[in-house]
Amino acid sequence: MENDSRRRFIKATAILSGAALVGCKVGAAVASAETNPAVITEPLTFKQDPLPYDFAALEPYIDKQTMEIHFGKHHAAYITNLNKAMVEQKITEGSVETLLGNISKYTMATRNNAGGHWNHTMFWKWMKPNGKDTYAGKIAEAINGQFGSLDKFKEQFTDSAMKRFGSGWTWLIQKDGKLEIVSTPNQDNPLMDIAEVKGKPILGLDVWEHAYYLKYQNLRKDYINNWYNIVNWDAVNAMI
Ligand code: MN3
Repeated sequence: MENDSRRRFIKATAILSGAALVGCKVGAAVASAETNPAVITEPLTFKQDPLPYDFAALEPYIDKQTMEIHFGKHHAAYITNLNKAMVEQKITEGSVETLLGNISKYTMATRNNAGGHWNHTMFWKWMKPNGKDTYAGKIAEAINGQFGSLDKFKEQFTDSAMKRFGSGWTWLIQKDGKLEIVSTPNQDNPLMDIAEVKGKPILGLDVWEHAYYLKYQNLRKDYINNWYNIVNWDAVNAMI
């Protein structure tokens, strides 16, 4: 959170429910009108959270250079362009989550950059070195219960990620108390009001070529299979 937002955050009297994804808040909801805490009058400014590990920490599965470019150039550009859109269109949504929930009201550039910001902020948190060792708890029970086993889940998730033509994401979402695997194009996500299937994303995989091409070239499947080694199930558990 940049300084001005932080100051306004301290003054805020309410946090909108859309920003309340546990431990995963992206851009605080800020109430600037004390009489009506749900209304804000100035566009928010979004800032990139620091990467929670070194650029090389996910090797050999994701290489250092890919992380540097993906985090430092791609994600950073989504934020710069989102901040521009917020000011130019005088967007006063209280958080990036409420913005996504109303995204049909805004331009395609806003949709792409707001999605790009939220998706990548979460993607960094959904990975960590040796993440596969954290498969346990509520998420393991839910996946084993619903898909049969982690391997069965991976089969379906991989299938969805392989079938995404061109650029996009595959998600594990919670919907009506159940888990579901869905895929979205470009930087869309299931929080958007335009999403074919809406739900709460609790895990997501970036299958844009920029996420893997330097190391894997056209071998998307190898990237996906290797990615399972670094899924941070602790972060997933924190969201369900
Ligand atoms: Mn990406």
